[in-house]
Amino acid sequence: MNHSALHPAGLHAAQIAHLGWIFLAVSCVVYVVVIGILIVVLVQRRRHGSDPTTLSRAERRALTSVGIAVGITTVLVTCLAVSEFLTRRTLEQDTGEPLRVRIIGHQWWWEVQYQSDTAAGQVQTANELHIPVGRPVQLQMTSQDVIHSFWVPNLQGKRDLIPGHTTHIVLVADQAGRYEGQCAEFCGFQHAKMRIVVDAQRPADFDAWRQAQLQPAREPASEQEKRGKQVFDSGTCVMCHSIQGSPAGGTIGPDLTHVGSRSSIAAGALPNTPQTLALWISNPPAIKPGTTMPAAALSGEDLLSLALYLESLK
Ligand code: HEC
Ligand SMILES: [Cu+2]
Repeated sequence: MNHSALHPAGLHAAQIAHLGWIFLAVSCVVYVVVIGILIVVLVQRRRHGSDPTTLSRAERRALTSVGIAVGITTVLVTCLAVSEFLTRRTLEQDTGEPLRVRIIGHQWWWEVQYQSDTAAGQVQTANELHIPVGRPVQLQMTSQDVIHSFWVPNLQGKRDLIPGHTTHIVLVADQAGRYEGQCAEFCGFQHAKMRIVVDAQRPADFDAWRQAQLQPAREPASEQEKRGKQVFDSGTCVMCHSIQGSPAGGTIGPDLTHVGSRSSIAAGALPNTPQTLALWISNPPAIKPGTTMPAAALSGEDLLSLALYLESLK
């Protein structure tokens, strides 16, 4: 089950779900008891009638029970607060040597940087987080513009991305699979089109993915792809996008070195195919009004070549 906090696929999400069920169970019991007492009292009043000016014995008894109820409520709320505190503490516990990934929120996409001790070991990607099953992953998160919030409900609770400040969250996936997430803090026009996917892979598959991502961009193979690369290198694209192994070194938009390996583009706004790439490049504001990427005035042939070139960057 995807996109649901009720189907945890990791340690942290499981603890949060567990706490949620405890809260729900306690609230249900309290609700039933309160409504039950209310009904009994109303029925009794009907039967015996009451004189509003004096307190009968029954009413005095009722006052005592109110006192007892307040006591029980205090105890219950304290217990729930303590269990919440304990869960929060286990969620924040350090767990060995984690994989470290830096996530930077932008209006309206996620920049993803795999940290490594060497510059050559760093991987840059966007909107798709690949993680190995079973290994804790520490996300170090910040924002370039406004407050965003990282939320992949099957794996962890929410955590804000705050400009000028780094927040941390650790997640572990127990089962391989693709888990969808979404920016959970309203961040402007295209907040709804700011999706993130976590692809939890078997460790061997993850290593293979990481190795592939570490390679510089694939050289164009066909004439059409060569033309596409020319269009890219000679246009405005290089001011905002990077392609490793080429002169393009912009950092305003997502790194495109392996854009063809992603399943969707523009933070889940469109699936990743040559057609949708062409559609996006020709007029991004039509798909995400307010985006900083401007429409490109290209001939049909140039646009197609460009889309095929980008798609070839696996
Ligand atoms: C002013 C900066 C800017 C320019 C110029 C620009 N882009 Fe972008 N581009 C962006 C931003 C920002 C995004 C992220 C948009 C989003 O997802 O909301 C983006 C997203 C993309 C994506 C989707 C990437 C992904 O992984 O989702 C592609 C592909 C792309 N741009 C290609 C191009 C091409 C080709 C050109 C040149 C014709 C170009 N861009 C020019 C800023 C720019
Ligand atoms: Cu956001």
